[in-house]
Amino acid sequence: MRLPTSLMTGVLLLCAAGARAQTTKGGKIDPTWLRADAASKTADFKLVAGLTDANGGMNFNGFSQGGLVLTVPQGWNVVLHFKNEDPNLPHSVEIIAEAPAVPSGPIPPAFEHATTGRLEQGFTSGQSADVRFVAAKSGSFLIFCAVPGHGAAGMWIRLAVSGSADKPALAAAP
Ligand SMILES: [Cu+2]
Repeated sequence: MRLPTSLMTGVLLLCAAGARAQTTKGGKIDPTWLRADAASKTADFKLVAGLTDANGGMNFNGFSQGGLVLTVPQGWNVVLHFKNEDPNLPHSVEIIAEAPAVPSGPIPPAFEHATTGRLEQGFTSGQSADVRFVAAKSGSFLIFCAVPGHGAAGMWIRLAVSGSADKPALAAAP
């Protein structure tokens, strides 16, 4: 028995919608993005703005809207190796506390030095900056682009500083 064409079309449309919903939040995790050194308690994270064209380029490593979660143990050193690969838009990075609304532009960072600087104007395509800070307090934070409007448009992923984790981890949000 053959399925009616209208039903087939409906199934295909549903599949397409499902795939689209997934790609708006994120893509694939590359295990080389995160390196952990237990001896020095340092997590090195490769953070690429505009890695893909998802969310109009306003993504980190292809993820937006909290779709990627970097977990680090409390007290570890974090080094963000930031690079902007977006051919169109400038981007910046700062770590901010989670709040009910994502800010529309720069605010003070949640940890000392947890910012690329040039928050408002951002870094243009091909530019990079290293951000080093100590994840001194546990909690939920955002890795946030502070160029006005970008964060509110979804250009943020998550940083979880954990009092119980024994090593850094990278995961897609459920
Ligand atoms: Cu941005």
